[in-house]
Amino acid sequence: NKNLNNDYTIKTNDEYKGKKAAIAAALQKDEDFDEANLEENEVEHDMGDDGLLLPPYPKSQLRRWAPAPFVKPQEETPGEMGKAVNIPIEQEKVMLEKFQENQFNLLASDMISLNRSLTDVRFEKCKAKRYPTLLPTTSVVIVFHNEAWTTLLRTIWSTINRSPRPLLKEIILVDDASEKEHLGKKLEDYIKTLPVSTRLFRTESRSGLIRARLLGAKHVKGDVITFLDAHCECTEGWLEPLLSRIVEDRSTVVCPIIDVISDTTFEYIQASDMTWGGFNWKLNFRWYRVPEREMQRRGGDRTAPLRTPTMAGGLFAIDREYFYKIGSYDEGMDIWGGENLEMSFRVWQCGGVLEIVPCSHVGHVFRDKSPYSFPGGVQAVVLKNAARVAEVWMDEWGEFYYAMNPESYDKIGRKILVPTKQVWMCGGTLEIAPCSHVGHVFRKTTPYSFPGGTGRVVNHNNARLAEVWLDDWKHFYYNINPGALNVPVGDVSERKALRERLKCKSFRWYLENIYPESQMPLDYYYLGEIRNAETSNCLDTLGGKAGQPLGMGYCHGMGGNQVFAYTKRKQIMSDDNCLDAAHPRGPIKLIRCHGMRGNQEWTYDTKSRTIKHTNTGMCLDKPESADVWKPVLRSCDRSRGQQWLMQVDFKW
Ligand code: LR7
Ligand code: MN
Repeated sequence: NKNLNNDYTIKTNDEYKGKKAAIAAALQKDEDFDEANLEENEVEHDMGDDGLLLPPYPKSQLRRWAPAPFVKPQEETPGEMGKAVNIPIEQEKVMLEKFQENQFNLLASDMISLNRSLTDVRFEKCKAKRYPTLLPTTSVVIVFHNEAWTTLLRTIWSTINRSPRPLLKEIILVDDASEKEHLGKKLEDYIKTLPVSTRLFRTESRSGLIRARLLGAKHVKGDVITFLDAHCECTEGWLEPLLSRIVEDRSTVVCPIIDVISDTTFEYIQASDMTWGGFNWKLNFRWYRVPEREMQRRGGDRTAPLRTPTMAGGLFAIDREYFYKIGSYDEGMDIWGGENLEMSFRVWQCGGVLEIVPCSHVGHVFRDKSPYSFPGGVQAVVLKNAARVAEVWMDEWGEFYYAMNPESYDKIGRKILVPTKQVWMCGGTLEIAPCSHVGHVFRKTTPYSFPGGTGRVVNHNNARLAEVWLDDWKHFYYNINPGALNVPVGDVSERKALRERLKCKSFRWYLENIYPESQMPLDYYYLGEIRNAETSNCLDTLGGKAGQPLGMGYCHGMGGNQVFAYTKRKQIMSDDNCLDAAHPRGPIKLIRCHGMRGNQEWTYDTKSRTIKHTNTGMCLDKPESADVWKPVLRSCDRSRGQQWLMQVDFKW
């Protein structure tokens, strides 16, 4: 089947050879462009007093560009114009087998031309936009581990086909210790035939995407670095709007709208321009709806650049010098994860701007699972990276992250729980009175269950003891019991020094100015478990999603689903959900926090220990009976079942 082997059917290759002369002529012209034309494209640039902003590009560095040539659809191959590829039923078994390899439909991908056509998904207004006639050049850096041939090559070809040639300095590939035959000599030979300078570097051993990108960036010759994942498709006009933002202000970091390439059919599906990047307490990147205030700032123009609190991480352009000036990446991060939020916080806190440019569209194959290995274990890697973000950039708000992650409970212990009074160290005496004898049944094993697991409960309690009372001797405990050390963060002193050196602003500043809609409460009175005085059980989200009723459980003291924040806005929050009651007799549900009080306003009284629902005037009460694990609303009656324990210290 010709289609399955289409890597040798590139038509544009020859086409481009014929155009070489024309491109050379265009470049030649750049040497003696007329000054008058230049003036109008020059942008005033304000040097900030923090010394972080760089002057605009020297004129000689900018390139005159023309739109990329139009690539004709190859009508005979499947998937043209971004259409879905459907696999005939008789090939379904092969399809499923091949799916495992990359966690996307490789069979479908292999059937699609490497330079397939796509529809122009841009707003009409975007198509009509004019960008400066002189722009900086960019190197496109693509890192990969075990990427499939056709997705990688389609990323490369869509870059070549849809970028104005004078602006595309080169493509830099970084192979992160892949084990696939086709990424060896075959790839080396293939890239020599490409019409754009393409260099391939290899990490010595598996380094993870963060260190692989750092390796690629080191070799960049263009003025701007544009990062892409290895399974993308660039669309018409994707590059010009990105570069033109950077030429206006070199401390702007820009992302395209990331459209969806279906992992099952490879259909190109346009993504919403009304979402931006956020994050939750677990420090997962999340898409949220763009708030009205940002729409207003842009004067209601949906084609205007959107200031986003965070970025997804894989697809963005940044001035090369600025990339290094603000501290490139945290080299202490492994494999995958965390670097996207780290760079987002860093850019904003250290004087830069992070934008999504809605006139630039790039497709990305979103998949449900990671196809590759995580040396050290997924959890350990991802949690470690996230903890480094929390440690360096998030100040007190790092606690939310630790509270959500039972695996990091040596950290939450310090915040959530109240230290037990230790008799000796606090002035008391502890004695055995030899004249008093009491018998006790000693048994070999405990007859009851340990919710969360015996080891974890015991480790947890002991770690808390060690943290609070043992000072330097706690290391004996951790050394003998390495399981309790859980997620080592590694050395973050260099990153903290960077933050100091760049005089970056605080995380509070970021939350107040850049992301007031965030899921992190600005001011909160309490973060921890909420325990019922009568039953001694704790409020528990039971891990349910938005819309589910609030539950209760035995208090396990390990954070996660039993961690709530009581905020200055009088919300009781768990991650991005809030306790919400619409009727005087309940039910109490977890609903996405709206920050507008209403059904989500609760008042905690430290004396009576009641949690009163403002709208209904009812009090939060223990469940009706022991076998229904759902707290309820009841008329306030000062009963013990309506008393809840929180160590609230009202600071505001
Ligand atoms: O060890 C590794 N070495 C690598 O070179 C692991 C990965 N990689 C490569 C990999 O082959 C790919 O090209 O790194 C790239 C990104 O890895 P993916 O595709 O597995 O990541 P993702 O798309 O699931 O994840 C998103 O979040 C990551 C957090 O570390 C990175 O920032 C990804 O670049 C990022 N992708 C996007 O932003 C695209 C939009 C997804 C969303 C939301
Ligand atoms: Mn990806």
